[in-house]
Parts: sequence; C-alpha cells; structure tokens
Amino acid sequence: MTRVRAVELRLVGLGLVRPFRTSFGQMTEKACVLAKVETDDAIGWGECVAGAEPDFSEEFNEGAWLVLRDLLVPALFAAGDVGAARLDELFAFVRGNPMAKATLVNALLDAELRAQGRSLASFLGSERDRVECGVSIGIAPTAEALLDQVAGHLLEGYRRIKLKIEPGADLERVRAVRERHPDILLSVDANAAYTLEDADVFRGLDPFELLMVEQPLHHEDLVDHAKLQRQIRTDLCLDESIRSAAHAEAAIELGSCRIVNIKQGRVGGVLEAKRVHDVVSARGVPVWCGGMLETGIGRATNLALASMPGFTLPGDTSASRRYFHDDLTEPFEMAPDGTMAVPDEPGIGVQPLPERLRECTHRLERLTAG
Ligand code: NPG
Repeated sequence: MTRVRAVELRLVGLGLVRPFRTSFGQMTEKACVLAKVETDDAIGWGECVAGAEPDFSEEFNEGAWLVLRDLLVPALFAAGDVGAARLDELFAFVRGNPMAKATLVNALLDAELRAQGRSLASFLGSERDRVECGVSIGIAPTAEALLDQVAGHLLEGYRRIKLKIEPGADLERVRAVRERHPDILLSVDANAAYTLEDADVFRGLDPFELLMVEQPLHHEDLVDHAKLQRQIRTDLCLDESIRSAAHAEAAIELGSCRIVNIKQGRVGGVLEAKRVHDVVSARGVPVWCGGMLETGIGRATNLALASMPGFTLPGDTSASRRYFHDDLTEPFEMAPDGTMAVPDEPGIGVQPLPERLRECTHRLERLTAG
C-alpha cells in the first residue's frame, strides 16, 4: 500500500509504418493516453489501449481522458493508502470503461513492483523468458499485396499469421494465402463484421484448416457465437465479447468459443487478465495475448502476460518495428526464430525515452493529490 502523489496524463501520437485497416476502419497514426503514476515509493507507467474513435469498443481517447481525469484519478487521490489490487473495488462506482481503468491499475502495479524490485512477469507467475510471436495483417488493397506482406512477415520469422477479414475480403483471400503456404499457422479476425446469416462464409473457411476464427459476430454477443460454433469445425476465438473473467466463463459454458484472446486493456488491466487466464486455463481452453498496436509501454505489459503458462498460442506480440519507425521506448525486437524476450527488470521493465516522449506528446496534464 502506498499513496499516489501525482498522476500525469498524456495524449501521445506515433505515425504507423503503414496504414492498418480492419473491418471497422483504417488507422494511420497510433494515438493513445498514457498515465505516469507517482507514489511515495516509485513511479509507474500505464498505457490506455483505446484509440481515437469508439470503434473497437465504446471507449476512445477523449472519453478515456475525461474518465481518468475527472473520475478515476480523483478517486485514487481520495483513497489515501491504496494498492493496485484494491482498484477494482475503488473504481466500481464507474460502470464499464475497462480500458480507462486498466491504465491506472497497470500504472500503479508497475510502481508497486518497481518499488519491490520485482518484474511483472515474475509477479504474474511467468514460466518463460521468451514468448512466441504472431503478426496481424490488416485488410490489404489486393490479394497480391496481402501475399507480399505475408511472405515478408514469414521471412522475418513470425510463427503465426492472422489476417483481418471483412465481407468481400474473406474466402478468396484466405484461399490465396493457404494455397501459397499450406503449412503455416494461419488465423482470421473479423472484428465483429458478420452475422449468423453469414454462416456459409465460415463453413467455407473450414477446409483451410485455420487455427481459429476470431470474433466473427457482434462485439457483445455470446449466444450467436455458440450457434455458429456448432455449425463449423474451426475453433472460434472471442476477443471483443470477453470483458471479464465472468464473461470468459460464460463463453466457455455456452460453447461460444474454444479459444480466448486476452487483451489486458479490454478486461480492465493485468490483474483481471490474470483472472481470465486462470478461469479459462482451468477449463483446459487455450489463451493467447492480443494486441492493440501498443507502444513499448503496453507491449512490455503484454509480453509479461504472454509468458504465463496458459498462453499456449503465439500472441499479437509483434516487434516494435512492425508498427513504428521509432517507438516510445527502446524498440522490442523479435529474434529470427520468431520469439521475443520477456522484460525481466522491475515492473514492466521499460521506460519511455524522454526525448521521444516529448516529441510524441500532443497534450499533458499533471494532477496532484490535495
Ligand atoms: O499487433 O498489436 C497488434 C495488433 C493486433 O490486430 C490486432 N489488433 O482487433 O485485435 C484486434 C486488432 C485491433 C486493431 C484492435 C486496431 C483495435 C484497433
């Protein structure tokens, strides 16, 4: 337990090496809110995984900024002595908003672990010092362009290729990639772009032996996913629909998926992510670590999570240079064998580079305890 003296909120923006298109839109810049928490003992960093628009979920940067500045940070200051494990309860007066909450949970936990000299990976019960990396490929303008990107990423060593799909850019794209690469671990992610009426598309994907089909249906649905899962052979994986350990349990009970994507930001931070891991793994269901194009701060957090024992499939834990020419931290590099080192220094193990952070900061607000 410690007192939080100050919180700095920052809106940062980093150009992407190439535009990233999903079924809900195109990104050319990564813009996100960062929180630096200063306690009596240490400082800690948290990255909010929301984006500029409320498209992946209802959270978005300007909304998260207000929730943090006007509700969550004041609650943190008012609480006096506080620990990351208590924040769930402390923040319960704000419904939802897991991404905003995760920013402070992760930042305070980072500060606590730095003060103890303990790494996040060790705190989470990590069993590995390297994790397997996959890469997510946005919807390309043509099948040829997609094949080129896939070939490039395979050469770099990525162990799993995930293709974003949407109606009109699905079966034929997958067929083209599968014919060129019969043996790779290949999956698709629809980001909720289909309905149950499109079940034929998913039956059509079965022959391509995909590792999984991720979030084909509505972003909050569990029941229709269970109906779809009964109609296809390929394993469904849920992402958007799982916002807590309780949702994950419900999804597995209902048969809505056979694989779970864990994004710590989507479920309210690394502590809830650990609970999702625990309930899902206890049921023998594999989990893997999703990504939200995080800067080095969020990437370090994800790598620690991905080193937990139940993370048995390669994650969207790509190298920094997959997205950024210059990251906010020292860049995360992937070895040619497709693995990445898990940070082992205290807390998340990395700090933003001061000069780079200044360059990328669009707005900064420092809040201090009474
Ligand atoms: O490697 O960090 C990464 C990105 C992985 O495809 C990825 N993220 O739906 O999982 C997703 C998707 C995403 C992209 C989510 C943009 C939100 C915004």
